[in-house]
Amino acid sequence: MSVNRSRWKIALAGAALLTVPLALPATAAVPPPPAGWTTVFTDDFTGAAGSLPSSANWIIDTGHAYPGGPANWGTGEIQNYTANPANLAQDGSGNLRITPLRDGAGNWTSARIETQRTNFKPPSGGALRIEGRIQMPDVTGAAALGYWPAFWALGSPYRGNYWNWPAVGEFDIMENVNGINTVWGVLHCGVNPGGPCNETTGLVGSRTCPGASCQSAFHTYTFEWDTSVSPNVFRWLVDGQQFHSVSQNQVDATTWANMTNHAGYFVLLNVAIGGAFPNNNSGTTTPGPGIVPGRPMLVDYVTVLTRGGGTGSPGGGSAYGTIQAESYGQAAGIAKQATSDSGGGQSIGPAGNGDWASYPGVDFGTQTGRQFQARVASGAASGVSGLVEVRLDSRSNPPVGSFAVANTGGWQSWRTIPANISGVTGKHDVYLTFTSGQPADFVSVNWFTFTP
Ligand SMILES: [Ca+2]
Repeated sequence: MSVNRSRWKIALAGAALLTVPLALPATAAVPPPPAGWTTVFTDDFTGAAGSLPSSANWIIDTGHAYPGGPANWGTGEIQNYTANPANLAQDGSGNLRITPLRDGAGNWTSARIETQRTNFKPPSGGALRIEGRIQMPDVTGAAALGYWPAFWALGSPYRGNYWNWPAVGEFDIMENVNGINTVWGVLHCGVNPGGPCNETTGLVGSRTCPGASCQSAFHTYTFEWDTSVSPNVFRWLVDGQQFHSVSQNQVDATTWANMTNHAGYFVLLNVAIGGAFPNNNSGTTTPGPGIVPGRPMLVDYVTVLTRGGGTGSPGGGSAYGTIQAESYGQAAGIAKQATSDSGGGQSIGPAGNGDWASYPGVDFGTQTGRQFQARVASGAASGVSGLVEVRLDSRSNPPVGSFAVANTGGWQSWRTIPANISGVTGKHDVYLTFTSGQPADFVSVNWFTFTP
């Protein structure tokens, strides 16, 4: 996808027609993270048939533009996005379906969603992986002329601004047009037109889907952002096979910094109808006269993983001692800051919705931990509040305890707040997670501990 571009027609090699028997199940469980990787977001779309995707995970974009943003979502696409389950629904079998429809008057509807979280990025010195298992709309030829499914990510500063593309960065993890058996992976960056990312084309890689076609079967589409290598690199893979990469040294330092030094990325899924990419690819105006509505993109899962990075893991510290918040193993959305609290040292924050920090191997021993206490401060505006939550072993597990916090009198006005937790014994990876119904940061944390 892209928010403002008209990709040039890309010459297509004659795609081999493959007739590999389809052995893949229609849906699959989200695979467990490979060794060394930690799941930071996942949605398996296991909701009831006809239900919308989780509002805790996803924002549903509607209409023909963001409020105040470019018309037709900046791409020339023609459909009206809706929150109608006819366009957007889980299927009861573990998939999300995004289905373009056309009414009797010829008006198109479809759906587009984006993650609530905007902070997907590698931990310092580590790597990020964004992966989806997707079957493109099962339609080809004239019946597909104008279909434009996409699984992609935009830099967080885009949300609420809408005019800072492409400097904020865009990763097109999977794009496809016109039912062609090809996955396109694209980086958009820098300035438009031209610039280091050759806008509005972007830096493009593509290939035929391995085995069964992109349209006839699920494939796994993966993007990696690896800061553990020098120069850093972006990679695009389909079914684990790399087909595109962009190295840090392919663009100037300022451009790289502008797309990597912000809070991170949010992930989008949509099926557009018409627009610059299908038009330019086909050399015609789309949708074409033979287009057939009602062919959904199926999304089995979306998962985001991180690997490595971080320092100062407490690794095996006692739950009943003081755990310094800044000793986290991994974290997202927060920074270490000096504190004027008694004892000095550092705190973490300010934290807002979706931010988190992990503390591996915290040992509760044979005693049962029943209370959590955290030293917190908040200079949040009136009306801004949120939850400080404790989760064990996975950020996707439900909290074992939490407390709410609002303004404490300032960002250096510290107080100790307790919360009951369900009884915990043994050794666990502890996650502090921060949840709020609004986007503003609401808390900093100096330290925390548990008591029996
Ligand atoms: Ca699923």
